[in-house]
Amino acid sequence: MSAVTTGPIQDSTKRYEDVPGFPGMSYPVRRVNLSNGEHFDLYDTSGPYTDPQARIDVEVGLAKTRDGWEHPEPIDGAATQLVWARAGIITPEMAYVAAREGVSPELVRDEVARGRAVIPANHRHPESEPMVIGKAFAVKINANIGNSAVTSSIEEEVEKMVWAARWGADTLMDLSTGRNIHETREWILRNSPIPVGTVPIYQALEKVKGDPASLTWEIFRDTVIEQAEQGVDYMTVHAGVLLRYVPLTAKRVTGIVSRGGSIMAAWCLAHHQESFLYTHFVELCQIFRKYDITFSLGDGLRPGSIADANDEAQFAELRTLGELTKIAKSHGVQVMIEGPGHVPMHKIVENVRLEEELCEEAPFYTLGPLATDIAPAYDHITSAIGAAMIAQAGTAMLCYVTPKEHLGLPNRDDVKVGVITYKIAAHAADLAKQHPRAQERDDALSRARFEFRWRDQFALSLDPDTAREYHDETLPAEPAKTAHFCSMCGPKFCSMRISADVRTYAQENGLDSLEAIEAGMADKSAEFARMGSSVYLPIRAV
Ligand code: IRN
Ligand code: FE2
Repeated sequence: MSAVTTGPIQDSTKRYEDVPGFPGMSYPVRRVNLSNGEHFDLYDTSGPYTDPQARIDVEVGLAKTRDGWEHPEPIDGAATQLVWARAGIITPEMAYVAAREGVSPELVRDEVARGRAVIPANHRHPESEPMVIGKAFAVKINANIGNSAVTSSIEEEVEKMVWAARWGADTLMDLSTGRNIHETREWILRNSPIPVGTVPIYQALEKVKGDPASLTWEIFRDTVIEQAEQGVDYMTVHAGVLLRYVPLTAKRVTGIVSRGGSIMAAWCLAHHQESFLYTHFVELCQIFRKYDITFSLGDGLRPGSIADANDEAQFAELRTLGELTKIAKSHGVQVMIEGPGHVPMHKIVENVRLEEELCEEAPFYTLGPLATDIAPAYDHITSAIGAAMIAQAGTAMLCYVTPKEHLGLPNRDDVKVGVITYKIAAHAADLAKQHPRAQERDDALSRARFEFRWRDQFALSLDPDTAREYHDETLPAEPAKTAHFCSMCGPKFCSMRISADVRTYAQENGLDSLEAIEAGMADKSAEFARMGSSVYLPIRAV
């Protein structure tokens, strides 16, 4: 087994805080230790891997913490957060996510009971640290990993999971399609502190050697049970791809781009029958409710290009997902809804509005969407633009897109870039939604920046390693970590330093800030004239 990434993040300490009202339970935080003696606690998805005290043996797996928690009895055969929430019960998972998010357990219970939030937590994944997905809470992000028939090993996939969690992935989807699917997933689950999702139709297709027409409900069902037993927390099921919708995609520029969607469309056409995922949906609910697996109702007909956005095929499927949402909830099963894809900015909000109307505000979980098609190799950016907008409009979780989208399988570096890019989109949306905690981090970082506390600025950032690396590229010496400038403007033209000077000037001269600015400006203009009235100083003068 190759080395798994461990160790703390720059200037940060791993801590566990008590969950109020639940003795013995604690949730993780990343404490950033600031150079001015203060500290700043961050939501932490990294698991024990950033805890120097933890002994991690990936062959053994993480501690099965949730097995020690006391869970309520099933209600009418359903042992789910949804039925417990409806019965007015605050489960250990609800209390845990409430403490993690800094909200009341009652808010969590209420949102889960209404189906506006989900806590994906299969009873058989006791290693996971519960989290909540819903628009009343911080926007979450998902990272996809998984080998294909062509590349990548189990070790690499476990390492990618740890790496994705380290940089902030809230959930992970294992989309493996190659050999050793079962084994790869087992390793990931036993070592994953974040909920794990899958698309079971992929493995079912492997079982029939890649021929969609040979799929049956029984093969699919057995695959779901196999994955359920392993502890998969949520599953993408493309049950909204109905036979009669397939022709609606005929005139599209990019047809059906969803892997799962195309498999089901092929099956429907080959048999000229309604999808077995649709006709057996209630049986699926009966399996899910036993383990508390959350449905992620797949968007098999999502647009794969700007030209196809918001078309009839896409919205017809969404209407069916609305119908299935009600069925799942009536069986006590938690549900979220997958969304597009590729959508130009002016057509984004319509997606959220329709989803909320048709699916009773079940958490929306979207793939970007890409706001334009013209930048392969930069689709983490084209999609983060759409992701930020759709999250501001109410999407609860964003599925990341890496720079390799449309081009190849992401490697470890791509995973990090995808995660950080999506943390930006999610956080920008939290700010716009005025999520109570969001701006505190911006303010802490801005203060550090203004006060030239470089190390604090790095540590508070989403990617401290790269921030430091970029700074050190031009000013590597240790004293530069406290210098009142960086190499971008140099010592003379640092606006932050100049405005700090203005403040000092005001204090020393007993002026209020407006007078100080005027007086300071006059001084600066004299200095400007003295130095030759040139906007660009000769190099030797700097
Ligand atoms: C998310 C929103 N819409 C699609 N997704 C993700 O795409 C989904 O969660 C899963 O990771 C992947 C499924 O892709 P296909 O099978 O629909 O292409
Ligand atoms: Fe695409």
